[in-house]
Amino acid sequence: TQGQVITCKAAVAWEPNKPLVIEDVQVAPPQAGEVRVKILFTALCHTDAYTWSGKDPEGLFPCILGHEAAGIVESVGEGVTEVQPGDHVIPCYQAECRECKFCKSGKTNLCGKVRSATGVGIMMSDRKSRFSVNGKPIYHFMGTSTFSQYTVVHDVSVAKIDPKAPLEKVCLLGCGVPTGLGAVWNTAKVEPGSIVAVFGLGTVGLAVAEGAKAAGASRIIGIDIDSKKYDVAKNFGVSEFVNPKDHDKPIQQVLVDLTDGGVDYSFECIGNVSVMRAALECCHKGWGTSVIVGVAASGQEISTRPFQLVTGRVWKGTAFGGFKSRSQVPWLVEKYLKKEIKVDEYITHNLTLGEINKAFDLMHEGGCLRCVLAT
Ligand code: NAD
Ligand code: AHE
Ligand code: ZN
Repeated sequence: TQGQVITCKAAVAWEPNKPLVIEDVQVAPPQAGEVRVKILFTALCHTDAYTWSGKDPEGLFPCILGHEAAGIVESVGEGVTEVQPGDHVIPCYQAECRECKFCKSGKTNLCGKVRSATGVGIMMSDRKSRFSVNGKPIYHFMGTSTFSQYTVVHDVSVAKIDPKAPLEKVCLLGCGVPTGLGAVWNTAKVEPGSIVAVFGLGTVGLAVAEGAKAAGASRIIGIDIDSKKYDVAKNFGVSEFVNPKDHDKPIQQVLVDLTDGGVDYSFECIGNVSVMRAALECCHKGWGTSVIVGVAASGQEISTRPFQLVTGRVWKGTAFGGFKSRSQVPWLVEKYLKKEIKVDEYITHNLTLGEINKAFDLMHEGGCLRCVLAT
């Protein structure tokens, strides 16, 4: 297949909110600096649903969504040295080139090399897509497009991992789990003894709880409007549960009262701007830090009284938990193999690519953390 167009199945989002359609898609060979990957397993993340909904200002249609996956390199383009056919890999929507201003700063995991292309659903070298259906180009998504049996990614957007790792599990290390763990370890840098509040107990929020427990937090307060989440959340380290629906007072006041003045760290893992405000305002005066993890729709804005910041609260945000993708995803895979982090526990459903619309329905029903699709 090397150097040839591959025809395979992919789930195409032709229009916002319209069911995805499994199509025969032509996948062009990788150009210089590109890698074609046979995707074996892909999970769904809330961000896929967000872009599919049409509320993502960067969302383009038709496109192939998907960004939490694992697979095997099928072929590589000219000049690709760090991976070769047969390598087991995890596509990384947050690239790491190690040579741009961002990568060299040491201050961020954001990479500037291919973002201008991946943000608009094309490849860098010729500003074109590698996907087409009957000659019609289909946009890429986040530089990954994993809802396909084959995809093409930039070489800076792929992490080579230990071939011993089960791909049907470690596909989750492409997004949700690292995001939550890294929000705690890299972005907030939670210290032992801290009081932590987690808003939203989906995969990302549960991974925040897991990370906070590992960091030695003394109390981990989970906040969710779905009380069914509490039983599950206990297994990830949540020690107390608050349902905003059980209270007349604003949720920030409930938390301040529960914690003698506020929490040390809070994390918004929903994508709701009024919850983001509550998450900041439940922080302790003088030092409390709130990390925005959730992705809010186009046109949404955050607000608070500046006095909240004047009096020492800190507002931060995180992308992929601050992890440098190509360097640290393999390290996370090793941590999983050594049983130092959970992954299996976040997988509540297994389906096939052909059942992807059902998988999105499950995601909206609430009983689902991660659904892994075999492609
Ligand atoms: P999810 O839908 O599985 O979880 C969200 C949880 O929030 C659910 O349990 C839901 O019941 C709860 N919830 C909804 N409204 C609430 C409210 N008003 N108050 C309290 N709880 C509420 O989603 P997920 O996959 O865990 O992702 C969470 C968010 O993180 C999404 O916005 C996603 O796009 C974003 N995300 C960001 C990054 C990043 O790099 N920053 C990475 C992955 C995901
Ligand atoms: N196009 C979206 C951007 C959404 C967003 O913030 N994405 C996160 C990853 S979410 C993964 O589930 C991210 O990494 N952002 C940094 C970046 O470079 O995109 C919008 O809302 O505009
Ligand atoms: Zn995601």
